[in-house]
Amino acid sequence: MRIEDRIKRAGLELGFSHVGIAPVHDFEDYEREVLSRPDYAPFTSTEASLLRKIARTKTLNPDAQSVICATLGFSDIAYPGNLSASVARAYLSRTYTPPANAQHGAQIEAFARSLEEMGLSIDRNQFNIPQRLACAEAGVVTLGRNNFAYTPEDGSFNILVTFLTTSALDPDEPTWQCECPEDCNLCIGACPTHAIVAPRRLLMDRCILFNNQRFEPGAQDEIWEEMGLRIHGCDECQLACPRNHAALHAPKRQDVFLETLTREFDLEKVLELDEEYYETVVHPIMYNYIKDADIFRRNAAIALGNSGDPAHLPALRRALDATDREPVRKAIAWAIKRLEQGEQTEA
Ligand code: B12
Ligand code: SF4
Ligand code: SF4
Repeated sequence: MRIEDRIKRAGLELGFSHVGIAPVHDFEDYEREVLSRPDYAPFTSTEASLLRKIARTKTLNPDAQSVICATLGFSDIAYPGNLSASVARAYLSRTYTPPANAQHGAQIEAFARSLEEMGLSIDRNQFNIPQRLACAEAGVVTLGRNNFAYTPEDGSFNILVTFLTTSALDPDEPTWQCECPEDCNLCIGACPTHAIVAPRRLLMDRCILFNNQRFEPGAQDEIWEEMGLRIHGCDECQLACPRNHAALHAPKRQDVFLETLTREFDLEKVLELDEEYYETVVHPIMYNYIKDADIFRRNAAIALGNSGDPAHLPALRRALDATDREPVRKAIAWAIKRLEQGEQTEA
């Protein structure tokens, strides 16, 4: 069997939905595009910034010849409503950059090891190539106007996994065609913070996930109301998409761990985050970016302020007394004011 076919079989056997191969090169058009977008400055301002590094795949990885691209679907899970209101599905599914000893981390690691057993030298780093573009070039996804990479089975609810290799493998046919209906722009209208301003043009600093990840500078407090209950990512531009209709309405399976978390998840406990709650409830589904507990506390304060439920006022007042960290105090004070104003309007 050709090595390319062995690679694909190994990935499919391990539960990836598609596996394909593309040649490695620099992404000059992509680099020009990200540099032309002022809102991308947090990820482009220096030569070493993330998006400038991933644009120069070949220059920075001169021995790499091919990229093996795989998709890991997560549309089949029944996401409990209280969790998916606050945490995006990519994180609840624990498919994005999972630790090696977690379910999907072990799956990704098993694929990496089977590639090595075939004699390939591979790079496990997931941040050395623009993955959506690489996966379209490898023929495993098509792209949407909301920027997402789609597969027929899972729509956009899939995580992309890529391995650079020094072997020159036969590439697959790219799938550059856009399969969005001609007159559709539902994703643009669905974005609560108006972050998608045109087809394939995201105003990154208005995207909720970006704002969930950091304090100012970068994060924008004028979108707090629109952020709703979301403390770690957002799925609205995917939920509105007709290309996801089949995946969203297909039969679902219960994820027993999420069923446990759904009973334990409590925004007040995130607001008053302690180590044990972080370890048992927060970290398992939000391990990706946020290392500063105060960012979680700030996110929870905004969500509680948007809950419309004055029953959260005592917890917010307690949390205000408990912290002298300015950006957290600012969000808590905002939330208290918002809930108090709501109470007055109702009275
Ligand atoms: C930086 C980053 C972010 C940033 C910026 C997002 C962005 N769209 O730029 C922030 C923090 C906001 C973010 C948010 C999210 N992210 Co993110 N992110 C990345 C990362 C590391 C790089 C993305 C990137 O290159 N951005 C730069 C822009 C230009 O690239 P892009 O949006 O991918 O490119 C599209 C368009 O800009 C356009 N394009 C590219 N070049 C050009 C040139 C021209 C001229 C034009 C007009 C267009 C165009 O085509 C691309 C494909 O549609 C990738 C992982 C990786 N290594 O690639 C994950 C990745 C894109 N993220 C992912 C996810 C899941 C998310 C979230 C859904 C999480 C969530 N639920 O909240 C959101 C979705 C936001 C969105 N609508 O795109 C997945 C997407 C999977 C998929 N099926 O598409 C990726 C691929 C990670 C992975 N391994 O699977 N992310
Ligand atoms: S992920 Fe949410 S905030 Fe970001 S572009 Fe999509 S709908 Fe807008
Ligand atoms: S909502 Fe419409 S335009 Fe946006 S990605 Fe889906 S099909 Fe394409």
